[in-house]
Amino acid sequence: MTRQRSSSPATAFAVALLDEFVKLGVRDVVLSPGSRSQALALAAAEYERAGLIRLRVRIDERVAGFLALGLAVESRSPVLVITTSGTAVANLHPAVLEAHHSSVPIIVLSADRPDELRGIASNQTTHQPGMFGIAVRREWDVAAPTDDDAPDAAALLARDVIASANGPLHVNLAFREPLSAAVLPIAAAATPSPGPTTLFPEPTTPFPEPTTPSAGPTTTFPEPVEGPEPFAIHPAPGTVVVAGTGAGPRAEEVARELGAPLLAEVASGAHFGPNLVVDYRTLISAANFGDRVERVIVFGHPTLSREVPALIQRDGVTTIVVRSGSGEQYNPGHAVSQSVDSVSVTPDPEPSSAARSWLGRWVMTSRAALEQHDAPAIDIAISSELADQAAFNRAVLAGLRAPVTRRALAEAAWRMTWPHDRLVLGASRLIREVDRYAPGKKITVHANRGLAGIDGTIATAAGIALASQAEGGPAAGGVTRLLLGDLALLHDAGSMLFGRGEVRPRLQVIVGNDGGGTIFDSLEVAASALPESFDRVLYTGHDVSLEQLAAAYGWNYTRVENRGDLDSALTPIEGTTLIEVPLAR
Ligand SMILES: Cc1ncc(C[n+]2csc(CCOP(=O)(O)OP(=O)(O)O)c2C)c(N)n1
Ligand SMILES: [Mg+2]
Repeated sequence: MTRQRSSSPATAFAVALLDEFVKLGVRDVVLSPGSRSQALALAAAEYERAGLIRLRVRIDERVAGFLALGLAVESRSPVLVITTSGTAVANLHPAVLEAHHSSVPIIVLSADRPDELRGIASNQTTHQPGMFGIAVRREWDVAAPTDDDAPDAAALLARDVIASANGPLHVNLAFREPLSAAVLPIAAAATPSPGPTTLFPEPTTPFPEPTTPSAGPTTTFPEPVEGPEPFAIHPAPGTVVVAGTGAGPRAEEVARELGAPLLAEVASGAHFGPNLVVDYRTLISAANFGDRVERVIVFGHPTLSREVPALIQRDGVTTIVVRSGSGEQYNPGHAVSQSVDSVSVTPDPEPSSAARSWLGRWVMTSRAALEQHDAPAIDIAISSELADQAAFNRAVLAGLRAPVTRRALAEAAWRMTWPHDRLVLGASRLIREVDRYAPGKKITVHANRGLAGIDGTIATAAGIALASQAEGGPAAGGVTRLLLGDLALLHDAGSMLFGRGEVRPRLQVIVGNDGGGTIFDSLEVAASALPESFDRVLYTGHDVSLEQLAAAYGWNYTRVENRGDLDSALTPIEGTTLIEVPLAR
């Protein structure tokens, strides 16, 4: 352990705490400035200088929280977030909630006043313990370090914290004056820039199960079938596999083993393979498809359609949910019959013709529906008639000059993204567009679907970009693309700030700008409300110049007016780029 003699117990404690976190594999630390947290912040600066951590500094704690979330999602490792006291801590709440609902380990280290200064209206002092309620898996309220025991106490604490890191955690740390002293240089790492040490194995559940009982909410979910034995499922026609966010590749594998259609959302990690049914929303509602479903196997957290929960709640449908994460489990209408930790399939060596046709009809019908779209007629393309060829060329040109539609934008972002890239989707109409039209492809897609907020989207994407592009990282040469709506962008505009000296990753923020929140146009309320009221309180229009916003924050900026320009605009360049795509309301 690095032991520093210090005139400040706060600094001795902070150094020992970081030291132990680093030994336990923590590599990413995000912090926001403040006085009470100075010992932690200055220690973090020293550990960065020694090449032992990657430090990101953000002035806005809401941004810091979502940045940590993105870093943890991509690195599959716990990430520390250091803040000062008061409202600073509360600004982490949105990210902590999202992390809770999607089981992502962000570790909040909040500084606080010691006991004697609490409850007497001291400056910037509120009741921090319990601030995150049920949204943290565990919390600690640690008394101010006072003496030479501080380093040992810190090391024990760090071990306890990391052992519980299966979701967000809150470590509230009281500090007494002197709030810091000089930090002695930390011995440099053997390799200057730490590669991503993955603490946890590849998921079916994204992060490990708790080692301590979680104080999670009580649910009425059926008790999981316990034990090491996976739950055995036998192939049968009438079965579909549904994959929501966080499902992972196991969903695809199970669908193949079962010979079942795979209804995989676009951010499920299972949106690929021969059994994929892209147009699942239409088919669930179609005669001879959805109405023939008898059994649904669910992986992950489906959120993008009304059709999936409706299907699960239909009479005569049995649903088995494969548990993911350690928080609340998916149970629409309380209609789930069984919750299991994992499944095993004994594939049918000779599937019956009924079984083959069940799968074939879903997959073929979905493919045919996608292929009908937009293709200039093939017969005139191969015709030897000059007039036909001219007509074909005109059709192609008109296509290139046409204004960009949501579908064209969604398809382009999908098409341009490769396995060494990352695609992040904001919570607005565009994610549904990608979900509806993206053909199967094994790329890494992320969306904050734990609570589907429009907050923190740029920060999350920046975290994913930084972690994936880190030296030795899985996508070091790639680009991260974020596709989102204009309100989601404006909500998180503060995340466009990269302070002096902060690393800018290769990040393309692609905003479909329709002047407000058009997702509400498709809801019943759009027909029933007074149009002026609807626009004022739901659409919430704006006239922000995104070009000037980009300039203010030092981002590259491109505006895409027609379809032909899309692919070249989405070609990666260094640094942060805002790509504005005007869309019709
Ligand atoms: C933090 C938060 N506040 C409010 C909402 C409700 N909400 C969902 S979508 C949306 C508007 C999105 O508008 P935009 O990003 O422009 O996308 P569009 O629907 O226009 O494609 C809002 C306000 C939310 N999901 N999260
Ligand atoms: Mg919009």
